[in-house]
Amino acid sequence: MNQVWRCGRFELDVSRTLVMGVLNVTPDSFSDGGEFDDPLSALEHGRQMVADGAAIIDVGGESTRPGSDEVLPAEEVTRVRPVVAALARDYGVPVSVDTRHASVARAAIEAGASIINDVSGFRDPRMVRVALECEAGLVIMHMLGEPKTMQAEPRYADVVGEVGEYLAGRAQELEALGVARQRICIDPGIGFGKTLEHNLELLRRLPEFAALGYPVLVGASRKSLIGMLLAEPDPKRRLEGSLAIAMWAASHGAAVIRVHDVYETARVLRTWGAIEGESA
Ligand code: HH2
Repeated sequence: MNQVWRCGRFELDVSRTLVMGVLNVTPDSFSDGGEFDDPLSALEHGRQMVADGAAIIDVGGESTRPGSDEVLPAEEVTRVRPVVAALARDYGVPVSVDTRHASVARAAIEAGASIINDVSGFRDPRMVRVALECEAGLVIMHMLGEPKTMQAEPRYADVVGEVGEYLAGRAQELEALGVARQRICIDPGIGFGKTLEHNLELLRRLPEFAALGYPVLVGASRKSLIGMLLAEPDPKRRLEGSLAIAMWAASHGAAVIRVHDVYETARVLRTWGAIEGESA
């Protein structure tokens, strides 16, 4: 696996697992919608996540929870840009923009973002153009269809094989167009057009994604698979499941874990890292 993930002016050492803190500046995200949708509370939350151990802050202005409607890119830019600009200027960590829209990605890069996190996997040629015009790190995520419909009977003959083939194919296409391999990170997209069994299989066979040779990102924090496993309808009460998955993922090849609960996750990973022999 690449030991370095190049993200604009940052070279991230991914030989140990990094925590990406989620900062949703939306009114309707599934677990924290409306909590950080004014810039001041967003910045305070971002500052706290960095203090708690986040190596990356991922700013999102559109919920992509199952069944969600698309947000107009202009509205998304209004939500995301001031927060990205202030975080990138003042916080010393790479800022990622979680968007499916090329115009939002471009505005965020201009405002100082160092990573484009595209849950639609750079399907849109306009998004590919933005990727080619900048030096940002790129997260290629697998999603079956669109958020509106992705949970309507998702089917795979071999979920790991198909998702892996898709991710490797997208990565190779970007590389053939001139994107440096070290800029690319892949993500199987837990919960994006997958049943509980699919999600568990993706996690169980995570080393197969790591073997593709790119850093792997896992985002399972507070998601409904945990709700199903623990019979817990409230996303905020899914911490134990989120931590269990974070640890499993870190010990099976994940380079980056995307989470809402940064403080707890960073402490779990620090403890696990000490057993692995990393300096505490
Ligand atoms: N999950 C969500 C959003 N963005 N990006 C990547 N790379 N991987 C993920 O698993 C992922 C993601 C969904 O979580 P959240 O942002 O908390 O919710 P919402 O989409 O409702 O804003």
